[in-house]
Amino acid sequence: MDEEVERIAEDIESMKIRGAGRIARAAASALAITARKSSATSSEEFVGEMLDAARRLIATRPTAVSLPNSVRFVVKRLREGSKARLSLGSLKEHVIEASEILIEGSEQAVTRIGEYGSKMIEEGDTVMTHCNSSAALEIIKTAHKQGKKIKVYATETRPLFQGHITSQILSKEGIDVSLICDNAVRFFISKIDKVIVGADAIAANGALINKIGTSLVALAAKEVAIPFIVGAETIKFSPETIVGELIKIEERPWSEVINPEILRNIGKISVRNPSFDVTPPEYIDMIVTEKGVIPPQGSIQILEENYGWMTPEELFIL
Ligand code: RI2
Repeated sequence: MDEEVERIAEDIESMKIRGAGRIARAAASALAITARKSSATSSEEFVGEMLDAARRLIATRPTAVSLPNSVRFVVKRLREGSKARLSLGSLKEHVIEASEILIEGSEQAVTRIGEYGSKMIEEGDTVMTHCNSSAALEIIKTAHKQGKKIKVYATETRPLFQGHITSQILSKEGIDVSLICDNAVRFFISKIDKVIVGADAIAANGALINKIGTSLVALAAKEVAIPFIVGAETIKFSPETIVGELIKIEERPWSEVINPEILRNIGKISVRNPSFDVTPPEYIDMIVTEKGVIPPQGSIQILEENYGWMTPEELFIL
């Protein structure tokens, strides 16, 4: 494996590169790097190198479905090129181009989500968000740029405090932000007009898989009957769930939750650190995608449009 590609894989694992959209783009760029640096002397050898890199990248984090979807997008074109017996040079170009299309498309998707989602924010709205999602923030930032006065409550998002990043980004834009503890969500929910979050994955039934604690925010939002809005590029929709696969919830090291010394003093206990949870579709009012705003029940249609070409064999080929 190329060193630079291995470093990208490690950065995704350690969450130096994080956010479902960003890791998808990083994986696509790692595949382009693999292609550029390849010293393969035959197309077969090249395909082998690409598939090794693809498998390594997919194995880095299990939940954000944008990662395998991004890799599949590039691998699909690799296979097509190889089937069409492109020369080695053209095959490399084909892969690099696929990676660029994916990255550009994903960036444009976030911009579109901002445009569509901002229409749902009204002057004077108070919004709550959880974790750090570029799609969710794009909605808020776009509405702010349109001149709407918005107040945001950002949860800290333990254990890794991505809420700090969210607060910093929004305050730099000149948006009024209050950082709150995750367990203060219900305390503040009566002040909130809308909840806007991102997605790591959306299942065929419209369920949302997002940062741990999202489902609690959704529960609180439902109690006070305010809209719960998800910003998600269509690359976040999980084709595996059509054929009954469950989305794997990543469990990260306990050391992210508690300092080893404090743990030693507490005694012999186990510490659990699931990274994501599932918000059922009944708790979601709309999903803002680059193709438009859909109810969670419209997820299956997005999946059919985007991944209908995939046979179950193709799904699990990597
Ligand atoms: P964007 C993040 O996961 C958060 O759960 C966030 O809501 C989601 O990715 C989507 O982020 P992590 O990488 O793609 O922090 O909208 O575990 O940026």
